[in-house]
Amino acid sequence: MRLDVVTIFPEYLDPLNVSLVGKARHRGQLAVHVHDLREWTYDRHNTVDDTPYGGGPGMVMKTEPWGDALDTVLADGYESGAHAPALIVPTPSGRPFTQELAVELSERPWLIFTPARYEGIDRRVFDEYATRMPVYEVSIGDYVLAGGEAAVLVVTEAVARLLPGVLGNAESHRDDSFAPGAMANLLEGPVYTKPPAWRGRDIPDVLLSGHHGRIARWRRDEALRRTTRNRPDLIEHCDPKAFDKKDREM
Ligand code: 6GU
Repeated sequence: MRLDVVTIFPEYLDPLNVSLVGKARHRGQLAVHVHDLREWTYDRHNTVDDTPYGGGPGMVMKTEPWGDALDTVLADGYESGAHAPALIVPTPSGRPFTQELAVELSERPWLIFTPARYEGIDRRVFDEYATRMPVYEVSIGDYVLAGGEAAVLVVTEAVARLLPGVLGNAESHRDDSFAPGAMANLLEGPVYTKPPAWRGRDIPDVLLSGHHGRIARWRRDEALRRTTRNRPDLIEHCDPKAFDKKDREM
């Protein structure tokens, strides 16, 4: 997969050199190209924003730097053999970024991110590129960030860990909170490792029982408990039929 990010704060994307995403790049599973939007400004002050038509507070990012930047990024990418780009536009007005959308994006070969500062980017930029490629406007939650760069880090990490071979153990997706299956829409419960006793606190006995059925049922119950407490809105979406089947297997 190829990722391009166009931003006025390239250093904000430095974490993409670290940890899982950094390793995936190192192994050649992911190519990341970060571009400074101001390379496509031609005035003395490297202007990227201007006052909004119709009035109102704040500033709007201008069409020309974004258009020239995206044209260059697209030409370079195609030249290097990339294909089927999609534009990912981080914005608090976007559709919610979910695990389902992360899976969809992880199946695309080329993502181009346009994190904005100020009040956002002149709409015509997206209308223009939407004629050539899918445009996903995504929000990472119901709060307002000062810019989209942190959202790029969030989306990239969620997508990169789904790429083939990036996570050491492919099984580790299976029990993810929000993964499909019997535990769909349940949050993951607590986890434990050695030592079995710490500061007078023992791990739950069932985890030492060696009884896979009982362990699975305990995990399911803990997941239900945690979901009820932290995300009651998710409970109505879980599938009781899937649980009944699991219970019969025990
Ligand atoms: Cl993607 N961008 C900004 N600026 N704020 C947000 C967001 C994105 N998602 C939630 N809040």
